[in-house]
Amino acid sequence: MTLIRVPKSWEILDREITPESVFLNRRRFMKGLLGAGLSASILPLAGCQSDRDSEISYDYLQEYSNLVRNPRFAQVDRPLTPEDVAAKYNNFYEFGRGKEIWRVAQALPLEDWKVEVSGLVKNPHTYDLDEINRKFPIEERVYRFRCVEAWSMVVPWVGFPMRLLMADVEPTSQAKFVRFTSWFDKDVTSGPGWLAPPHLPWPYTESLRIDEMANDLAFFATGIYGHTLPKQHGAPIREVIPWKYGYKGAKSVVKIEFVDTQPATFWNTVVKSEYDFEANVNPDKPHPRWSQAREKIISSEDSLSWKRVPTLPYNGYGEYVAHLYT
Ligand SMILES: Nc1nc2c(c(=O)[nH]1)N[C@H]1C(S)=C(S)[C@@H](COP(=O)(O)O)O[C@H]1N2
Ligand SMILES: [Mo]
Repeated sequence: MTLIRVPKSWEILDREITPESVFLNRRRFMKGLLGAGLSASILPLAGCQSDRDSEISYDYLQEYSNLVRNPRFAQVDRPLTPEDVAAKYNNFYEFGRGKEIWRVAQALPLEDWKVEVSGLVKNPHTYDLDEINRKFPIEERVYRFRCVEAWSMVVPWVGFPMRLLMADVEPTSQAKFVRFTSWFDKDVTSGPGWLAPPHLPWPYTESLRIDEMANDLAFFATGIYGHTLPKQHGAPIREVIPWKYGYKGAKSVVKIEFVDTQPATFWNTVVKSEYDFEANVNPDKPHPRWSQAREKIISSEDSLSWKRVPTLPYNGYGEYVAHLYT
């Protein structure tokens, strides 16, 4: 669709304000990260320091798209989580129940990745990654990220709003929900281990209402910290829904289906009483086993240094989404 190549008003606005900095092409963005002239106030957040960079293909994004830092989501009220901390504290139950699954998750096979979009849409379509990256303009957004387990991070995602994909496939008026399915291969995944319930409803699935998906905040991430997603974060494409608990954001998405009734989802099927479908971050609604009034900010490898702060309603995104729930 040509429509999605038209710059948004905020892009134009920001290009006028800081012409060199915000409308960065990928190459310039990289130069900036390497210290070739971009001021620290413009790119203070993206890290390029970690040893894992060797396994990340910068060229992948460079080839496909201009990377725009969306000025509306350039920062939040707390510092960015260090990249290596975020990359070593993950939930990806296909690969284990602990937080340290980043090594085993490297078994995730990314070759010939396809995302099938089907169901109640005018243009059902199976995308490969190349098409996704060419078609949807990539931007960076710094979002708060809140897990239902009462910890949080601040993460600079790279990707595109879900509404652009909706515009491409055109859901019909019967479509009321969307269901996302994660990659699953029982021969590759180790699973969450012996403590887990025996019959987990794999593959991992999640779902949103159509109007939630259409909200500008709902995002597909294809990258993080300025480069493609490491496997443990849900490569090559995952959902990011910043006003909801982290489990709403299915990783490593292979299928997107538009449906007319609310579908079953992974955690809601496993423990309905603990993981509700809506899953909006809400300090006043405790999890059955713990309070959600506060959260600890995962800020370093030293858990003793993690500050506890009050949880924000809708994770601080009420101005964008509260109207969806009145
Ligand atoms: N396929 C899949 N997606 C998933 C999960 C999972 O176990 N499997 N865990 C969810 C939960 S509970 C959280 S908090 C986030 C964690 O994302 P991160 O590891 O990139 O921070 O992924 C979500 N998406
Ligand atoms: Mo989570």
